[in-house]
Amino acid sequence: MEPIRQYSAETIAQLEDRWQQYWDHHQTYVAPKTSDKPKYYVLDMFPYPSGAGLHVGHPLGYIASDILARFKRLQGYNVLHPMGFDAFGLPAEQYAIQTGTHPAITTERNIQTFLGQMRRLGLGHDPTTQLRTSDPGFYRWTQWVFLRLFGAWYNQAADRAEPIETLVGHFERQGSAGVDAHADPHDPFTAQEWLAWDEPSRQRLLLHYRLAYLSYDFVNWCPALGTVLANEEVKDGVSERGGHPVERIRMRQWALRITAYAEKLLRGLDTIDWPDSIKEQQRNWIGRSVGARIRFNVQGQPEAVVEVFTTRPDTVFGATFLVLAPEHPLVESLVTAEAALTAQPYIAWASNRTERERSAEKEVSGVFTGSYAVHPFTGAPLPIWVADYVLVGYGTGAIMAVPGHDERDWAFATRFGLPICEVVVGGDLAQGAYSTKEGTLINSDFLDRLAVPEAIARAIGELEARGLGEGRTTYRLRDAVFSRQRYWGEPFPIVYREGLPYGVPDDELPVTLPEVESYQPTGQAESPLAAVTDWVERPDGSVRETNTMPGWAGSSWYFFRYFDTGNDSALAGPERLKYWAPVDFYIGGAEHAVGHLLYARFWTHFLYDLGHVPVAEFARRLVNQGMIQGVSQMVYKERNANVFVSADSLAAGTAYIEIHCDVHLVQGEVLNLEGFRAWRPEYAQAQFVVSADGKFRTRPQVEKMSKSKYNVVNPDTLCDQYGADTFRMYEMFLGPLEASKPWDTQGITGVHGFLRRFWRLFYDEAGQWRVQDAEPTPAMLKQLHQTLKKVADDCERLSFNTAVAQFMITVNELTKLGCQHRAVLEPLVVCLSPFAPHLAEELWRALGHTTSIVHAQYPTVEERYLVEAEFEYPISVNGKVRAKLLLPLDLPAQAVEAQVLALEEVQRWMGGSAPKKVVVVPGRIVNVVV
Ligand code: ANZ
Repeated sequence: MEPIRQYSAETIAQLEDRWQQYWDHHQTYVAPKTSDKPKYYVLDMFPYPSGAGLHVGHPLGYIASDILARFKRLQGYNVLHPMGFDAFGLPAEQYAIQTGTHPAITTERNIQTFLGQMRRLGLGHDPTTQLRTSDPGFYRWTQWVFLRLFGAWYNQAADRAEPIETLVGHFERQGSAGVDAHADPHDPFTAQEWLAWDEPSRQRLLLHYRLAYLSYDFVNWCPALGTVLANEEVKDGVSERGGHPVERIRMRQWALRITAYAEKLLRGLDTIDWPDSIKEQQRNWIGRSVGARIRFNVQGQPEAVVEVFTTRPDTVFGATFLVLAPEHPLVESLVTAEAALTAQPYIAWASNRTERERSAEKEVSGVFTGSYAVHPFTGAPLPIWVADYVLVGYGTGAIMAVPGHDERDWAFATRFGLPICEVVVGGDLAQGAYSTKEGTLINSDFLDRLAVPEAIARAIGELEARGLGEGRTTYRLRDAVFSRQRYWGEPFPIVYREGLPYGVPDDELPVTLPEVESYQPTGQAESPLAAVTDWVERPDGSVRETNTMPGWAGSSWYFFRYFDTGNDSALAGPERLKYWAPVDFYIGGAEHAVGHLLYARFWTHFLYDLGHVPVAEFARRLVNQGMIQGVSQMVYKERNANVFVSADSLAAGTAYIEIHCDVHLVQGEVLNLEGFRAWRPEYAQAQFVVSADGKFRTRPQVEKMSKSKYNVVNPDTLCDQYGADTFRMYEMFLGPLEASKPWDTQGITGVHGFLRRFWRLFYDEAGQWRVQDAEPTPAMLKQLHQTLKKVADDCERLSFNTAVAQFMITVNELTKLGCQHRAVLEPLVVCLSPFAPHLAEELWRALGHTTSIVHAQYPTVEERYLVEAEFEYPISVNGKVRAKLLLPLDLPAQAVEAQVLALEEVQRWMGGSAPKKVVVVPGRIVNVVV
């Protein structure tokens, strides 16, 4: 390989390209999948390959993890740094609906664009691991995990999931007695009954226990589009596409019993090094609440019992009415004939609103059902209402309203003139509810005079003793709906016989996605797969499940697959799992806090329970990179004329329309008018009012980087202009990794200049090699070792921006010191290589090495070069500093005194007399008293 001697616009592309080829060719980044070395697993949240490609915001995390991976390699770890694609998803399917192009084709095309862009950035991913979740070889194992979930139950006594066979064994021996499971309620049965049941009856019962089970849940059904929409396709109650009305209808869905893992998911948070904000969001999402369930009988309806969940059983004597969620199953029977006329329209309206709308609602609304419940302790009649502030999926979907001590109940009682009763002293109920848990109980029979915490315990004790309720811990977390009525996702490995689901045998996996004629929705609330009859209907009379899995299926376990992407007998081999799990460093966006990151933890806990993976938590450390915001450029057009006015010359009183213009047409807030005219035909004829200096100015605005705002900066353009090494270092230099920051292309030239100066330490202007074997000076060695230490510390702390700053300082210092010494420059290149790998490889080669710098060793920091050898003493005479003197730090005090007194300035201040006293504080100061 001929050395490249100049680092210039003409040579950089060539230099970077040849090292990228070299890495590909030599498989430089392929990690040995087992090794005696300690392992380090660096993982990026894998991207969805969208059609837009990468913009400068995406690589922030990728570059950071790449630097860390390279740094850990230099430290002697066997590093796995893979990259794959979350390849199922909606946009490719929507595109298929519009154009008929198979989603697999669009997806693969986008993946190739992503791969090209990543390669161009010099990201050192292990190319043998490149998985795609839409690949049957991968989703076979997603289906396999689903079958394990389907085939498991949660044994609460053992506090773990177990194969369903252990439960069946229990039923055969003892019936349902003594089973402590996280399951849906059902009537008890004996072993004899179980044994006498037919297969369908048993299967129906087991669905109460399975961790993957069928439920009937709401979906967004859009009749006009003839399809079920994902939540992100619904905006303000209408379809995002076309603005058609959306209805919420119930449909048979798969659900995963994540609620069984609520406690483990909470406890596990204490064992992982994740950002506090993410942990807090997960805790809130899981939402553990300790309280009680209380049963209320209904007047005149002996079979109807309303069960409520409350965190404040102490306030039970303050309950003056009950409220049910509009979807509560008892509502229908509770609404009396007289009440129906007003109640039914409200119930229909309220049930159709989304939970989010309802939780955010400020306006109080509700209706009386006409029925009354009976207070369990006093026997008083309590009117039963329906209101949308009670949510069906939380607690029991019904509450006892205590308007004296709950704000929402207070607002409701006030609006509808219901009684408000004080049971905890401390508030002013005319003004609002007193909801603090401090104070003593009144008007509460056996609870009177107790403080709130005692009253809670006493109330629960009394409820349990009288069989009216029991203490309960409730979680806000819901079981997760796990199906979509869409084509482009994993098919379920499930068939139905007599309407009951059965898992297909493992050896029938993968159940591959069939080709379809059309991606158009069927017009029924089901997936396009339902139309592929020869796939759906099986020779044995069973039919396939036609829903597909949701977007988060593959991403819930993919991190284990990278160890063993080719394995077709297990999701990954046990040896490799043992060696590589868990992820040591995981980086991605904070927006996945309670989606992907919670589901992935859930699947890992589950797989761990069943012994399929060796860790319960999949990622030891997590970091969220900040957002890179776009800087949009705004131009101003007069509202009523095709006249544009420079941003600093806007006239008061004129109405302007603010328009986003393409940021590439702007240089330092000055608009390229010619380019702008050509940009849009309607601007070609426009008039432009320029500033006094003849320039037309725009106004910058920081906001999200997005195509629609024309503020997207593509990394390819910058790589072409400055090279990937400059781009990488500049992204890191923008600021702390976890902070959000606006993108500013202007500063990139500074970083580029730094790399050129770095190059100059090795080659002179004419491209002559400067490096010599001479002995470096202590100052040079000190500079080197300071840098080695600082950069290593910064990499551990992920403080890459300060590491870049240190490199800049060092290059300036070494240039000043005239450093051209191999003993300094060689270790320095290694230290720089995680940041600027292409340039580092080139110089490493020029230094005479024949193997890649990727596998070099991080130089040892030698502390002896860091200790300061000399000190510049301030010398004070009679309390005022009069002189300074540079002396070796190890010089004895006597010698220091002698040197100081010999100084000309000191002699002058002493005026010929002998000093009264000389105090030497080593390494600090010398005081002379005359
Ligand atoms: C009586 C009461 C008295 C309540 C009082 C509060 C204060 P967290 O802490 O969030 O778990 N609630 C129960 N189920 C509900 C549902 N499905 N939709 C809306 N609200 C519901 O909140 C639990 C409290 O929220 C419960 O305790 C219940 O109101 C209400 F002085 O019951 B409380």
